[in-house]
Amino acid sequence: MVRFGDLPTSKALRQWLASLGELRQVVVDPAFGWNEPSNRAETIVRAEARSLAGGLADRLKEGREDWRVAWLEAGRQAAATVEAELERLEEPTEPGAHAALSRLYADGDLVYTASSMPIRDSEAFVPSAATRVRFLCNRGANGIDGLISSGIGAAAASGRPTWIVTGDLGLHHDINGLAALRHASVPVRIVVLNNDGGGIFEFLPQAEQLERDEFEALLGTPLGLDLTRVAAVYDLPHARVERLDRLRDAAGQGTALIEIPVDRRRNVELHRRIAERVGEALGARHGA
Ligand SMILES: Cc1ncc(C[n+]2csc(CCOP(=O)(O)OP(=O)(O)O)c2C)c(N)n1
Repeated sequence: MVRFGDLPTSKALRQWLASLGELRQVVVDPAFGWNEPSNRAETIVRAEARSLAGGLADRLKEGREDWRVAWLEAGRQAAATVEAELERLEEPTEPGAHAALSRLYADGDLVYTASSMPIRDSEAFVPSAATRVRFLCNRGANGIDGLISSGIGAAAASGRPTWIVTGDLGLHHDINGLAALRHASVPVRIVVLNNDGGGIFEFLPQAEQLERDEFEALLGTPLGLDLTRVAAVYDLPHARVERLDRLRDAAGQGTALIEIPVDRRRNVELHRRIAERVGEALGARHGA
């Protein structure tokens, strides 16, 4: 494997790469640093990335075409399996919302994604497309703090139509950031995946090991936010999308607070089911 630059953020990808003992990893560091915290690289290459990639691509043309085709086909099959799984569902879901949003993103749009599930789900469920969209996020402790302000700031500074995709706690941590909308002259659609608390924590072992009351008090932290009233404070249109085929209309009105009600616990089941189906589809393909 040849990696250019920093380690990918995706935990699933990092874990998978770390688990492949036989894998030879080459890290290209165009900044001439030592960008290899995983300590797995066989070689660090300090080189200008574009010309190195060009040189490699020229050689690969003569190389293993069957391997490249197999990767692309596996990607297509995984995407088709996810799509088929999501299509069967009537109620809005977090993975389904990202897939539906991806069909509305247009060339030049900014998408500002929150921690914790939106950034992970964007990676997993926004299919690759030719649309030229720029994804932005805040890192570290600021994953949810200041997100609304950052997103509106990006819209104001860039002049690009912007989507801020967040959970309800992400909105709550920076709710008064909504006041900055007056500085944005482009549409800013704030999409809130409202699962009434921190959905990420449902994936932790504590979700099964703690009593529900305790889990909710310590980790779930539901707020019961009424987004109709939140929108009213800032004089924003509010749309509650109970079916994802209504998302396009909700987004059509420009700047708005768009709420998608979703369920935290069913979200975990759905993620696990999709991972299983994709695993089966790819396993069957390779005769596993
Ligand atoms: C200022 C701050 N406090 C706490 C955290 C820890 N934290 C990370 S994700 C998260 C929950 C986010 O919930 P929500 O925005 O509803 O998104 P979901 O998990 O449902 O996707 C919390 C509390 C943080 N990143 N930043």
